[in-house]
Amino acid sequence: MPLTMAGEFSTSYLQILDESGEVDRELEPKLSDAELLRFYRAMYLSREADQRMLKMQRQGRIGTFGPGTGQEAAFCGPTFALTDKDWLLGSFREPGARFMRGEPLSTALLYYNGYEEGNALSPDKRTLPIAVIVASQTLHAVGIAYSMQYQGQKDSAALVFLGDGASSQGDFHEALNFAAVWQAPVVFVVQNNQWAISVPRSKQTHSRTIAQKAIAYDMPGIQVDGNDALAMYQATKEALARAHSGGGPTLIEAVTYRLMMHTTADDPKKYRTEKEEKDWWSKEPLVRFEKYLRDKGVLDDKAKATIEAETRQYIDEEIKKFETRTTFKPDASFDYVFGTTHAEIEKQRAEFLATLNQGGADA
Ligand SMILES: Cc1ncc(C[n+]2csc(CCOP(=O)(O)OP(=O)(O)O)c2C)c(N)n1
Ligand SMILES: [Mg+2]
Repeated sequence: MPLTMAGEFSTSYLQILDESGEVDRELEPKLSDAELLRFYRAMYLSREADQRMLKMQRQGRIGTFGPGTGQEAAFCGPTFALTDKDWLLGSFREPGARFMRGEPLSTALLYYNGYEEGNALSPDKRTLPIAVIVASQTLHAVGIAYSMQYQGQKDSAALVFLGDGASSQGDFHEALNFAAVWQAPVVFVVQNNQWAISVPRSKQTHSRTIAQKAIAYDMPGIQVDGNDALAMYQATKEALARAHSGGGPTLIEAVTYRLMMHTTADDPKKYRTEKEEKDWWSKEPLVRFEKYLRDKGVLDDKAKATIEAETRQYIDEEIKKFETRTTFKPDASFDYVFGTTHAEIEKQRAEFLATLNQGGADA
């Protein structure tokens, strides 16, 4: 049967800083020394905070959490490209992104100890709470982006992080569909860390890339080395520029790896090999970014020692702030259900507080 071509499609891949830290000079973003250092500090803080929180969790000082170790370029790169007028939405796998948006570590620690106050940044930060319902945040992002478009807030786009597993959810496809139909200013960043708890990428989707899913919705899609901080920054910057100028949505796939457990309640040894983890440790994002900064003369031993000491001091202070806090609001979750007071919610709050005052839920 003779056929004619209905359309030709392809998906591009971007890498600027390779695994050994060599930069492609033609693609290198123009960032000042101060900007590069700020970028590096954010990634370093995220890694160090993760490692301290892991210890605290094992000591029973905080509850369950999911580390972002290994994915710092994939979430700090896009966040570094945002302005204060843009919105950030995510799941639970981008701790450093939230720090970059002004969340103090002590607030994150509150959240991981079950306090609702720890999941609410002030509205002027344009950063939504952690979304645990996988892929739900993609729909919220399109709603916000559509609202920005409707209100004529031209320099405002919504950037939303999700995982490879989330890209198999219906929510994600509905979000992409409406984003494209409305040409909404939204950037989807899929952190393809190869695993959705114990389900490998190969059992998640048959598609060769996650980026190619953009083709079905006729929006630009690109696959990026998600452990390359410069490529993640650059791809997002271009997507945001398009969104801000009325060019609609973009899908970015960050190819990365979850180097630690899914959450502290998980043991990856049960479903993946140590060799696989070791191979990905050799491609991790911080070492190559540090080499790039040293080659460029932006970072040396002295500057690194200062960053290490300042980060340690910040983390110590924030942990102290969290652990010496004595005032908690048990009914805080009722504060965040709606933007305004609602009679039914207030009734439920009163019932909850009355039960609490009688000696807890079992009383
Ligand atoms: C709708 C929904 N289904 C299931 C879960 C349980 N769950 C939490 S995280 C997760 C896997 C998510 O995988 P992925 O999207 O790849 O993100 P990653 O954890 O790898 O960052 C699942 C199934 C949930 N939170 N929400
Ligand atoms: Mg995943």
